[in-house]
Amino acid sequence: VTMAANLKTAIDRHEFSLYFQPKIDLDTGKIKGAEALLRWFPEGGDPVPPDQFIPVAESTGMIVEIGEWVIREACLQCKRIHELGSPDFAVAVNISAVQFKRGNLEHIVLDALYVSGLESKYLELELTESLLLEDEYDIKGQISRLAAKGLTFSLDDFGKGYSNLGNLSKFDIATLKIDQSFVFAMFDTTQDSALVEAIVRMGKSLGLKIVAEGVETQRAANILGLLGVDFGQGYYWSKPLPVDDFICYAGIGK
Ligand code: G
Ligand code: G
Ligand code: MN
Ligand code: NA
Repeated sequence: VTMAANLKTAIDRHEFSLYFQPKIDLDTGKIKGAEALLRWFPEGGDPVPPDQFIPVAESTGMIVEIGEWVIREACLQCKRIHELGSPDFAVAVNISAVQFKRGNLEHIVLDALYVSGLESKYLELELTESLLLEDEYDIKGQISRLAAKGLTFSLDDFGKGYSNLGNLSKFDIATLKIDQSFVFAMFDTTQDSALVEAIVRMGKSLGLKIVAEGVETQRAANILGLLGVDFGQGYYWSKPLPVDDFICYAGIGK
């Protein structure tokens, strides 16, 4: 049986799970929200890493249905966290280009907000650079219509791809996530720290908030804070956790 065939039944069999990884405000040290990351535990088999099954889900189009489940689950869990006593908590969901191209994304997102009762400003969508180079499918319009409804957008893995900050300014995107490779490289040479500095400076000049990924040490967190990075994400605080473990880690409801 192929992975694609197994993926097809995974939602019905409740084999997917959503993990949360905290995003930390580098000024206050407080948790601002979480990125939701999909995990697959096939019945009777080993867990399959997202790097392996997401490309299959994308090429078969199944990412539309799987992604809908992710968006709904993220909204429900975020609403639950609000009700547990953290009403400012925001959740971020990764969205594939396929979901914009043939996913009826606007309807799915608004429906998930409605069903969960989550206010739109607490849902953030993480996009990748290549999506912004797409000419068809009115990507710009889809983003701006959802932004007008109160959702926020961030650009994931920034620096890894080809987009430039000039192109970025045409889109309703509020946040830049510096790819973790730049954060790791910061400790190799002085020049690479200059690269992070340059991204921060240019991002700020466009009015963007900056998130650094791959923060693994206190030293990295301190340096990034000094460079003007707003938020951090990484193993220094926590790896992605099952939502109940995350709630415990974050001290939500206590
Ligand atoms: O969680 P992490 O290690 O292993 O994620 C690996 C990759 O899978 C990352 O690029 C991440 O953005 C992607 N990913 C994780 N969850 C989702 C999801 O729900 N939807 C999409 N499209 N990508 C995801
Ligand atoms: O592509 P995206 O940024 O959505 O995916 C985030 C990926 O990075 C996930 O696979 C997540 O598990 C991983 N990740 C999160 N924090 C760290 C970290 O501090 N170090 C490393 N090496 N990977 C991380
Ligand atoms: Mn991401
Ligand atoms: Na990333």
